[in-house]
Amino acid sequence: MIRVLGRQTSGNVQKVLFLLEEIGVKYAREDYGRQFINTNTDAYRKLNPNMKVPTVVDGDLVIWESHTILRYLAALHQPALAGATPAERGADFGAQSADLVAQLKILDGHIGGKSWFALDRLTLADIALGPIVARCLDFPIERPPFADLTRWMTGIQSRPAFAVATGAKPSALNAA
Ligand SMILES: N[C@@H](CCC(=O)N[C@@H](CS)C(=O)NCC(=O)O)C(=O)O
Repeated sequence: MIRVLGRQTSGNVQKVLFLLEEIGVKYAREDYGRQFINTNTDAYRKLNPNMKVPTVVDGDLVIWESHTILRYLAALHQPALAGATPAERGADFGAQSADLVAQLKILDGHIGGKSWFALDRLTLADIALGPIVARCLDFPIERPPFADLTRWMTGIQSRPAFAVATGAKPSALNAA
């Protein structure tokens, strides 16, 4: 069963509860945050690096950021709630921009003082993030400079393989 970690009095938790109630999905809400003083633990930080509520745990999947949670639940149970067409979904641009900035902030914090996202060397973490983060950093939204993430991005972009993958250079391997 979906676990919703977050105090009932949080507006961001209430968004998630509102949706779950609307779509009739069973859940277990657990008291986390403010007066419960339990979001500042290592265990909670592992679930949600922002150490805020809500956090949703669905099996092995852990999701934070209330609007990301809403989109996840809607996609799973009632996609039309997110807007049926790109034009309908575009109405959510402000909220999505705020989510994006929050997520880039987490990546920027993680890469601070480090060259790679995991294991002190190039791993699949960098490869999976590279093309997506490159796009996200290019989005025309107001955001902090994210100096550490930008440094990592510059390193990734200097790799010939990345240049090929993103169409900036021809491939010597692609036989098509
Ligand atoms: N952008 C985050 C904001 C989360 C947030 O700021 N949550 C507040 C409650 S509304 C919080 O965790 N406050 C500290 C606390 O309750 O311990 C989201 O949408 O989930």
